[in-house]
Order: sequence, then C-alpha cells, then structure tokens
Amino acid sequence: MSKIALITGATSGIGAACAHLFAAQGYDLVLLARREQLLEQASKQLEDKYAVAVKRIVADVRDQEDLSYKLETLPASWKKVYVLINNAGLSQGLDPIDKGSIADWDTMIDTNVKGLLYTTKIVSSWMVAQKKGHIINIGSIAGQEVYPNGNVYCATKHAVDALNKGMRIDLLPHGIRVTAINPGMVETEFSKVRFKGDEGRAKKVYDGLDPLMANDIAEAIWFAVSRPAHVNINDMLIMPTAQATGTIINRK
Ligand code: NDP
Ligand code: 8X3
Repeated sequence: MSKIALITGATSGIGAACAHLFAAQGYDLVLLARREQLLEQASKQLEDKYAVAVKRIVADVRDQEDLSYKLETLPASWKKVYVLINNAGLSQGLDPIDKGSIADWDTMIDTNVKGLLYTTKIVSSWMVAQKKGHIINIGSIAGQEVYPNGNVYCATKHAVDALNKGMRIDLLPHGIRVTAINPGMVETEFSKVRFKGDEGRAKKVYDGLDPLMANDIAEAIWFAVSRPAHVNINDMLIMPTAQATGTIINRK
C-alpha cells in the first residue's frame, strides 16, 4: 500500500495544494475539512488525476467528540498515516485588544490550538504504534513575531510554535519527525476569512506585491517530508521576497 498523508483544512489554500502535491507523489490521502461539497469535488479530482485513494472526513476540528469518533472509526488500514499536516486554521478580525470580539478569539483559539491538539493526540498515537511518522505543523510569521492588532491570532501561532517544539521532544523516542512550516503572506482564502467575506479588503492585503502562493508552501512541506529518514527539518520561515517582517512590506 502507498504511504498515507492526513491533511486538515484540505478544501482550500495550503491544504488543497498539499493534497495535489502529495497525490502527485503517489500518497493516498485522508482529507479533512468542514465543507462537504468542496471536499467531495477535490477527492474525485485527485482520484481521477493521480489514481490515488482518498478518504474524506467532514469534520470541524473544534468538535473534539465528533472529530475523535470520525478518526477512531477509520478502517485500520487508513490509520497507517505517515504524514500528518496540521493545517486547518484561520484568523478572525484584526482589532486592538480592547476592541476584539470574544467570539473571534474563541474561534481562533479553538481551531488553531485546540483543534490541532485534538487531531495530533489521536494521529500521533497511531504513529507511536507504528514507530514512524512525520507531523507538519503550519505555524506562521505570526508565531515568530507580533504585529499591531494581531494579538490573539499571533498568540495562537506562538502556541503552535511551542507545541511543535514540545511534540518533537515527546515523540523523539518513537522516531517521529516534527516540522513547523511558518509562512508569511500567502494568497489563499485566509484574508477573505479574516475579514469575514469582505473581498475588497482581503484583496488589498496583497496589493502591489507578489505574495507566496499555496503551492510554494506545499513544496516546502514536501522538501521536509522527502529528506532522508535521519534528517529532521525543525522549522522553516518562508516569506515573499517583498515581505521582510509581519509589517514591513515593499509594495510597488
Ligand atoms: P484558507 O482559508 O484558504 O484555508 C483554510 C482551511 O482550513 C480550509 O480548508 C478550511 O476548510 C479549513 N478549516 C478552517 N477552520 C476549520 C475547522 N474548524 N475545522 C476543519 N477545517 C477548518 O487559508 P490558508 O490555506 O492560508 O490557511 C492554512 C493554514 O495556514 C492556517 O493554519 C493559517 O493560519 C496558516 N497560514 C496562512 C498564511 C496566509 O497568509 N495565508 C500565512 C501563515 C500561516 P473548511 O472551511 O472547509 O472547513
Ligand atoms: C498569516 C500571515 O501576516 O497575517 O499567518 O500573520 S499574517
């Protein structure tokens, strides 16, 4: 059987690009996200194009009970996951701390931190049993520095950075590799989601610069995964050439 990659947040952006790249490399896929129709379309396309097997999980990573049930009831052959890409995540709003929405804060913390933990607990236990695996955690430049109004989103990505380090320590005896991929600006649905559907505001984020594309990040992930077994890439910070820090950007 081919190797299996489980990708959370596979309906869009970085997760969707990873699904294509890993399928092109012959991986079978477990794809997880909330939007059922998009997941179904993507799975069919991948199966047809790359002749790989795809298992879909329609789930919200924030719903621990449902997520656990859906993962634990996968057939045993699908639990032989070699690569877990903890990618599902989002930002909501961009407001100073005194004006932030508590609902937005909860959504970001529950998705980016708790959802990543719920997924990792289960999938890492399968990896421990098989004594191999590679966990990719999608962090951010926002996990390496803090920018104005980024407060809670930055905090969640700093948490991902800490968890990435903690996982590597805890999983070391089991030979499991752990890598954080920390991108700067990538043009995906991210800004549309952050600004709650305001496409005009979302588009402005990328005005006058060439942002990263989702495939740039998928290729970096593949680089980490395709290193020889004795090599672990601990983390990578990947920026558009036009972006020096979270806020210093060279716009044309
Ligand atoms: P997109 O909005 O394009 O994709 C996000 C994906 O996450 C979607 O597939 C979405 O699927 C899924 N998702 C969101 N919430 C949940 C949930 N509760 N349960 C399950 N799936 C969920 O954004 P990106 O591809 O840009 O984002 C991917 C990751 O990259 C995120 O962790 C983000 O923080 C990080 N990142 C993004 C950067 C950027 O500039 N774009 C830069 C640095 C990091 P669905 O809605 O179907 O559930
Ligand atoms: C997403 C990129 O710059 O909005 O993590 O934090 S940024």
